[in-house]
Amino acid sequence: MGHVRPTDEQFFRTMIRLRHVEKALTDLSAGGQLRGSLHLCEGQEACPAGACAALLKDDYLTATYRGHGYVLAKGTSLDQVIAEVLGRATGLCKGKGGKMHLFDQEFGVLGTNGIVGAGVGTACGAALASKLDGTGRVALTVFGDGANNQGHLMECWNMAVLYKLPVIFFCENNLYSEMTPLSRSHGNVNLSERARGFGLHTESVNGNDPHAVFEVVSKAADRGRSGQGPTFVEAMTYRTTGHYQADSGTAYRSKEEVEDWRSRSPILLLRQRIGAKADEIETEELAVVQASVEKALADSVPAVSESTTEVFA
Ligand SMILES: Cc1ncc(C[n+]2csc(CCOP(=O)(O)OP(=O)(O)O)c2C)c(N)n1
Ligand SMILES: [Mg+2]
Repeated sequence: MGHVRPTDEQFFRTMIRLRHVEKALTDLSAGGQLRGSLHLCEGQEACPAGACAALLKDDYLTATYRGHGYVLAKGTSLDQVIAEVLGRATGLCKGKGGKMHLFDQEFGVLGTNGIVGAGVGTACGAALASKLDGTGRVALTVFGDGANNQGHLMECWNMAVLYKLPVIFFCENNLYSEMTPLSRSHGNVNLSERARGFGLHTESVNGNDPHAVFEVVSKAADRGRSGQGPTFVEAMTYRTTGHYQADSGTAYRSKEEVEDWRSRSPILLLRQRIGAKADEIETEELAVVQASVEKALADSVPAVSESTTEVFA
C-alpha cells in the first residue's frame, strides 16, 4: 500500500525546488548569512524525490548531512526548513538544530545527521517499535557508500534481518566518500553483495531515475509492511558538485567523469521529456523558494534564554 506513482511533472517540481533551495543556500553561504559547511545533493535529486514519494506520511525517515532533500520530499514545510537552516526561531527546531539536525515528528523525520551512518541505528529502533506496536510504519534510512564501512551498520543489518524489521537501508552510492573513491576504501566494492552476506534482500537501482527509485522503494516498503523484513537498496548516483562548499571536486575526479554524469542529471533528463512546461514549473518553484528565504531572513534568531531549553532531558 504505497502512494500513486508521481508524474514526470510532479517529480520535476520536487527536484527543481530542491535545486533552487541549494542554489539559494549556496548564495547565502557565500554571503556569510549561512554558517557552517554545506553539503549539496546536486545530481542526486532523483533519490529523495523517488524514495519519499513511495513512503506514507507516518513512515519514518533518517538521513545524512546531505539529506535536506529527503526532509522536503517527505512533506516537511519548506518555510520551516529554510528558517531552521538559517538558525531562525521560526525554524523546524526553533533554529537550534541547523541544517544537519532537521527533525519533524509530524512527518516521521527522525533527523538528518552530521555523523556518518548515525541515522541507521535510529531507523532500526523506530522499525522495531513499529513492529512491536503493530503500527505498520516503515523506516527508511539514507546513508552513503562510505558509511557502509561503519561497524555499527553491520550490527544493524544483522539485527534487522534477524528480527525482520520493516526498515529500508537506502544506500546512495555516489562512488566517493568525501574525496576517496570506493576502490580505495572498500575491499569489495560490490555493496549489494556485501549486504547479501548479512542475509539482506537487495535491490540495485538507477538512482538518477525517480520512477525507478519510486518502484524499488515501494516494493521494499510493501515487504516491510507485510512482515518480510528489511531491504537494502543500492541507488547508483553521483554528486555533480564537490563534497561541500569548500571542495571544488576537481582534485580527485576528472572533468570528463563529472561532465558524463552531468549529462545524465535527473533534472536534465526530465526537462527534456517535459518540454516547455518545465520552464513554467521552474519559474513557480523559484518564486516559492525566494519567498521562503526572504521570510526566513526577516525572522529573528532564538533568544539567548532559549539556548538551555529543550537541550537537556
Ligand atoms: C563518524 C564520522 N566519521 C567521519 C566523518 C567525516 N565525514 C563526513 S562526510 C564523510 C564521507 C561519507 O561518505 P558517504 O557515506 O559516501 O556519503 P556522501 O558524503 O558521499 O553522501 C566523512 C568521512 C563523520 N562526519 N562522521
Ligand atoms: Mg558517497
